[in-house]
Amino acid sequence: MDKTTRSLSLPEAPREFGFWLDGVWEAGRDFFDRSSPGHGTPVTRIPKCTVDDLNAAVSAARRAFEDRSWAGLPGAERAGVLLRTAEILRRRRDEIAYWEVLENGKPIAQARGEIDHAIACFEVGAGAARMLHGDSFNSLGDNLFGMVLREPVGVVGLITPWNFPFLILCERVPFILASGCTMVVKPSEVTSATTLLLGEILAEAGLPKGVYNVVTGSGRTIGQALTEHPDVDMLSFTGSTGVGRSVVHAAADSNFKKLGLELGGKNPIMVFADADLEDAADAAAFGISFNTGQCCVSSSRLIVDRRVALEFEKLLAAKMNKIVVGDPLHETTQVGAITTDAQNQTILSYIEKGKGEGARVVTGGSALDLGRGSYIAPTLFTGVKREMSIARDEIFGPVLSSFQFETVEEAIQLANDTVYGLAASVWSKNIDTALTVSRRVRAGRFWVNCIMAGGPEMPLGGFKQSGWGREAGIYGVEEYTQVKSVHVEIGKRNHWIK
Ligand code: TXE
Repeated sequence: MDKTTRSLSLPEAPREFGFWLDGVWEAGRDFFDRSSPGHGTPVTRIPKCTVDDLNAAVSAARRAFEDRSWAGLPGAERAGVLLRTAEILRRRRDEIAYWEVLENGKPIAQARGEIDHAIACFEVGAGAARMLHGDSFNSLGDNLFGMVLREPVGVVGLITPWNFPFLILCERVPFILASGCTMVVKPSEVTSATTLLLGEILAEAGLPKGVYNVVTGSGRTIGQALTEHPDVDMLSFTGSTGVGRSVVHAAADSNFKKLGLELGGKNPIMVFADADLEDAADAAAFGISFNTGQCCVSSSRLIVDRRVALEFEKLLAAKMNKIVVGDPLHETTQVGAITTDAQNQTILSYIEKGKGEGARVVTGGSALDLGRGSYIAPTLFTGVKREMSIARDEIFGPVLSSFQFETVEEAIQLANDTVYGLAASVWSKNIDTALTVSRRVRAGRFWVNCIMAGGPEMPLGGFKQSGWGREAGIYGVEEYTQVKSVHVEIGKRNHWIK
């Protein structure tokens, strides 16, 4: 690995974190040691919290909710805290990006872009805090007036994964805060640093004590206890479909807490013969390689018009070959390291399964030896059959499976042939084709002649087994509210007992 072209260096010793409870750092007693997936060097020490720590965090969040120190503020004051947070994030952008790279393995330039997106989330959340409102019914007759109030749900548990530790956090936290809720966050045990840092940033921005708490630890202990906690009113979970299912059971077996779920995806990118094939090839290469394909909205199924399939696959393979895979701290790296050993094994085993099931590797198809760390070459499979595991399962790595179609109907049918429905992308210059496909493919986010575009104004979430509910934008804030109908009688009651 070329160290000379790296502008940032690794920390001399791992940084030890506390956990964030009721507005202050609490020292850890026992720790997880995390090594940088790109370098194999120890970088952080994260507390293994106990269920008692979790209970203390839920109590703090409950107290902060009930004392109205947050929910009782005017929306404008909540917006002020969110805007100050955006300012502090702007100031600390490079530092947060650095810790994100060290724990996750993503390229530094990409990580900085994600912090910019997080800043935008806080700004949009601030607007939403001021604009959140209910409704009124002036149509119930002269004697009755109806108001629909939006009230915060209460204490929210937030469980986040390791693929976009800070981005996924910030697609939720500002909107939870805008609604007036308080929260306890359980980040992934391998990428907790930036979620913890957000605690001190929010405190500096003026967030009252107890509104944002972070308890670190494993999914099996802390995550499970949070999902089962009887004093948590809502839980937002982002992660695997399997754990999502256990979250639903835990909610049912405890207090029927409200749930938001963002789970897996097996997202199609559909390329029609009339598309700008060069643009579409660039988008397809990006869509599967961005964040090493460890991305819930990765476009992992290419569905291409048979008439242009060969030409397109050639263009795409040429693009994929040029992707710069390497040291995440290097400024020009486009694709970094695989985040965990387990995920690395999963991706490599799917590549072997694809080969074994008879699909053809056009490019990639193996690990890359860069001296240290885990890297995988962006991989394109052709000749993929619908029943193959690389066609059906979320691989969560840079592995793209290509299918061909002859008619628009067949393309739509292929796109919908999955249990998931998180995202889709269509490439066509024909407005009829683009609109028909956008309306018929069942996915929560759709991109026409673009991919992974958009900002936090737009809602995100999935159809089918990709989850429940929506995050971000005004839809995201509303998700963390309850609707209450208030009926007001005007004038004298029409008596029941005469
Ligand atoms: O996810 P987990 P993993 C998919 C992707 C990946 C697979 C496995 O396919 O290969 O999931 O990843 C916490 N109760 N996605 O094993 O286990 C855990 O500590 C409560 C897609 O890392 O679901 C972490 O904070 N919480 C996804 C979070 O859940 C539990 C992003 C996610 O971890 C828990 C990540 C439990 N019993 C993985 N067990 C996306 N949609 O973006 C674990 N956790």
